Amino acid sequence: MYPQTNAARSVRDLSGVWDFRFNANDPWQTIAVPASYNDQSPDPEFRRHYGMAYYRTRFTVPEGARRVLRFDAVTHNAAVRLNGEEIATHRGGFLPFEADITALAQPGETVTLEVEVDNRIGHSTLPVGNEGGTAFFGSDNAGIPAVEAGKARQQMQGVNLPNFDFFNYAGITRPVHLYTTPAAYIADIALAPAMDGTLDYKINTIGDGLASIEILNDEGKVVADGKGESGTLHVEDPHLWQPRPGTPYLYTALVKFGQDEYRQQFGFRSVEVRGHQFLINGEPFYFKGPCKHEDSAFRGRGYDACVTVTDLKLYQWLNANCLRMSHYPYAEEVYDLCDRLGIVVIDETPAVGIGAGAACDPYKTFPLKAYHSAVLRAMIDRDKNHPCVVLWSLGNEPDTEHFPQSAYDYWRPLYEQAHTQDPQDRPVTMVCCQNDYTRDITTRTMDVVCINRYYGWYNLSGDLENAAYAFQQELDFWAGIDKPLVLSEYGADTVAGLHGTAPEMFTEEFQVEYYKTINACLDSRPFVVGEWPWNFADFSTQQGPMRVGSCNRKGLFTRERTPKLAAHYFKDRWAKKQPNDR
Ligand code: GCB
Repeated sequence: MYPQTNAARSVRDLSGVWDFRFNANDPWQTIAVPASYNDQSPDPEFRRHYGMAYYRTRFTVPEGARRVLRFDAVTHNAAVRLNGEEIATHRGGFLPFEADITALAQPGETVTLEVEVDNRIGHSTLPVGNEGGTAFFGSDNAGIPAVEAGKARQQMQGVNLPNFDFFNYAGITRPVHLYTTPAAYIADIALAPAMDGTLDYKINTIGDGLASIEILNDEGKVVADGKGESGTLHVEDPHLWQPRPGTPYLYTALVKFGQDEYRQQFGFRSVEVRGHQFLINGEPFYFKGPCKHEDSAFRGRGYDACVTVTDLKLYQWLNANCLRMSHYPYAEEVYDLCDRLGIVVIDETPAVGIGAGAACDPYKTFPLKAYHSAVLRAMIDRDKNHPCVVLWSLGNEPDTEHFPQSAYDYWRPLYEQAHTQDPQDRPVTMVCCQNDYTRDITTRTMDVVCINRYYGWYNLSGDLENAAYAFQQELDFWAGIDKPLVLSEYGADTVAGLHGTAPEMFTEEFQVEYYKTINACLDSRPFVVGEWPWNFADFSTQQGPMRVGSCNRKGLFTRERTPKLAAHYFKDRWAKKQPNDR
């Protein structure tokens, strides 16, 4: 549960300037927390660093029966030490973890906190990287059996080789909080609200005490209450949480247990897939909004309230109603804002690039399954109460084409896990890459078919007429599958300020023509329920022959959030586009 200050709990934010170094012999230098470390120095080592980095700060322990450190995200792996003693380790860079320090440090004591951060990626991490000093499919490492040897080589060579297209930002990227609770406390709250005002709740507690729950409307008036750790309540004539600006009504569950209390916001709304429709509150919903990255100048992937507020206002300016959290779960503050603004969220695990282009069966070769399942569990556990979340994405662009049965056997249990675990049983998807869709037997079994397609950019480059033809052919195939379909990525790299009378690739005019062409295909299909242009803004990635200035330039906005022509085009389109327009 996100730390909260109230009559029973207190929170101290440890954000600020910490000490930092890459190895034990270096002198300490300064670093801002939260933020990725990579762009905080002109020293090239910060961007290309491979391996461990060390953070240090000191704080004085506050009063409070139970005292807990919470890290919202440390990318990718972390080991935490208090006064030299290891108190927590964590694997994975996009979800929170905690360390209870009650027995280790007393109120009033000043302690040293050190965090060791590992930015290495490989075939056992999510997102996936390539061991061996050369691309996974490279000529001298074609076989997966070379992975162990490759690991050693990678250690010597010291390079990260991402199997994904965003910069491998690392560090303490989200806030670190020190919070207190009473000795007996509320450990979790799970809410399943329905449109008719029914609310199933479950409270997990530690220690002795009696649990109770009150439901408050947005004026703070109690509209339902109950006793006990689980039960069903009923709110008369509930105001629905609507996916529209200005109308996302939120209720608060005030949970009490012994001395402890916690306020959990939620909304009454329903989400359902029926035939080829996606329904929110029983009404057809059309997803309109670009995919995003957590990415900004200086901070890298670090959480920043000002950047987040500004970005979401730009979503509203675009007349967007949704935000795909590609390619990892975002900072919790972003979901809170989407709850308040009525922006619908697609929540995605960091499973990017599993076996993309694989020469051998990645599902049989790499031990990712249990870890992927744990990450999915942690994501749903963290985000389950947010009304803004309407769709879980199990991952992005795995291989589903070359080893179709293995892919199905891998993804199906994750799909089932999400359905079983989620108290609100939201729809589940997996985002599929441009592939031979006739061979892929996984994508079509998801609740929503999500396809990333770059007709007219990576293939049929610049030839929009043939791109439309090829895309329509593919849409003919999907018309035969009775599922709602979202074009979950499509886009064209565009250099802001580059213009031409002929709409040629990389110009702002081409980006607009590209979108008009592909959108016309979408508009002709009743089973299409959404469009998620790639990407909201230009974002930092690995240097490469297609990435000028180490940036992916498919943004509707520049990295500084200046609109390109295509942003104005979508603003206008989305103002008019309604779910049933054809
Ligand atoms: C994709 C990936 C995304 C990339 C994008 C691109 O399919 O899902 O991470 O950034 O293509 O621009 O190549």
